[in-house]
Amino acid sequence: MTSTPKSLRLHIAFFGRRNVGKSSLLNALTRQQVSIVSPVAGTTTDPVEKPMELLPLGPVLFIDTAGIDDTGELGALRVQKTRQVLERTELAVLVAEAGAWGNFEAEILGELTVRKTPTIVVFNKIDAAEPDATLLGRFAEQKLLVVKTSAARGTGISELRQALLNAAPPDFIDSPAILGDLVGPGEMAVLVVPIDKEAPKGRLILPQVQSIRDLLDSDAYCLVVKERELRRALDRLKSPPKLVVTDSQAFLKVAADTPRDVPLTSFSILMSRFKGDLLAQVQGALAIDKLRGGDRVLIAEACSHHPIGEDIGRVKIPRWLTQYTGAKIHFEHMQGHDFPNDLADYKLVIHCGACMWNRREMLGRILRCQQAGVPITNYGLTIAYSLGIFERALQPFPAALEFFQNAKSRVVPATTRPCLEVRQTAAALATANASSDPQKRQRAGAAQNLAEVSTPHNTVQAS
Ligand SMILES: Nc1nc2c(ncn2[C@@H]2O[C@H](COP(=O)(O)OP(=O)(O)OP(=O)(O)O)[C@@H](O)[C@H]2O)c(=O)[nH]1
Ligand code: SF4
Ligand SMILES: [Mg+2]
Repeated sequence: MTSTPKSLRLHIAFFGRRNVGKSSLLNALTRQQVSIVSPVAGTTTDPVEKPMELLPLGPVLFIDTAGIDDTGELGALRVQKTRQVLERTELAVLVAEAGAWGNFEAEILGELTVRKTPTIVVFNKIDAAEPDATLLGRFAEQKLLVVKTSAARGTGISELRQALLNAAPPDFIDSPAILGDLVGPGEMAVLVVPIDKEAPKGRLILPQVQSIRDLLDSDAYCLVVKERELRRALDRLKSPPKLVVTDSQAFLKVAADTPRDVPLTSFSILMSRFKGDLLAQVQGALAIDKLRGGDRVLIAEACSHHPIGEDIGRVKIPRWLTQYTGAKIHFEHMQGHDFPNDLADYKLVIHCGACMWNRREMLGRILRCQQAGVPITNYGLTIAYSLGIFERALQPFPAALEFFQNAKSRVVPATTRPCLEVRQTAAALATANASSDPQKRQRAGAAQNLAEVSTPHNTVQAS
């Protein structure tokens, strides 16, 4: 991600008077000595830029500035340079010393407001003083985001991180690409959509519809097939598609029917990138190998729906994970906007694709898990992992695949996985589907039923 061009990074600038702790806050946020800190007022002279990956926001450019209250001839030049930074600031952090709000702060806040730049007010050095209560009340009325910190003690840094996420402009958060960028203009994707009894009547579900629209917006096109027709459809094409995307419920069959050199993934994994943070959730999936008997795993769904039959979150994922790990895991479930305050006891959070949510909300959950030191992954990634086709499902995402391969080469799992049954099913499917013998292909269908893979999307009335 360090190769992300500067122009595509969210520009986050720190403003404030000299010595209020702008550089100290930036260092605390980045956990690096990006900017020099000293008790001498006017330490930062020219703007200091630091490109980095700020979890869970993505690629950002931090800009530390010289104090806006600098004096003298040189000071005036520094102030001028700081003012120039205002022009390119997409998100401002206005730092004041707790208890020392004055004209300088009011003026720069006014300027940021005029520019409609989202701003977070930070009262730093709360170890030494408290911000004025009346002022806090006024800011609350104005719905200004305020965070209290002590950069020296590391207090409030998580809250600042959350505030950055909350204040980031929607068009940065809601990255538009679902799969159009993976396919490209003039190219084709094949979408595999099982129409079974759990599919909503008379329509497609949201991730499928959004994928089709995204392909059209990208001047690409698609072929939509049920899993049974996939092989024949692929045979008819003059050239292979750029990508095959399947509902997770058909993962094994689709993997067996899709030539190995055609990239394959699932709608749910696309959602991890679109609505969440694919790298973070791939990292989270690695925790599956560490699950042991008695561990608590939280399964969270963004929609509140009545579980039906073989519900994906309540029945299928727990079953596959139990088979895969061989451990008696303690599964807990949450739906809608409920999410535990205390996450620390969970060994893993498995989240639905969050197709009905905006990305900010999902990123907020990922951040909360990260702050609690709890890995978080999603349904599609969990399914691919426990079916032993994780690497293949990550093939369209080179950065995520490389991350996973590097992580795996460092960690040798304590147990042999994936579970034998799933491996046998996959092997049976691969062999039988490659055969022209109708009986063998029928057996492959039976094996597919055995695997009982499904997805949250077809158990919920996504709109
Ligand atoms: N007590 C206390 N001191 C702090 C805190 N944050 C920063 N400082 C100290 O305040 C002084 C100034 O910190 P800097 O981070 O250099 O402040 P700055 O706003 O970047 O200053 P300039 O670059 O000069 O504009 C240093 O001595 C820091 O150690 C805090 O939360 N509490
Ligand atoms: S439809 Fe399924 S994946 Fe989408 S938000 Fe609802 S529960 Fe999550
Ligand atoms: Mg500084």
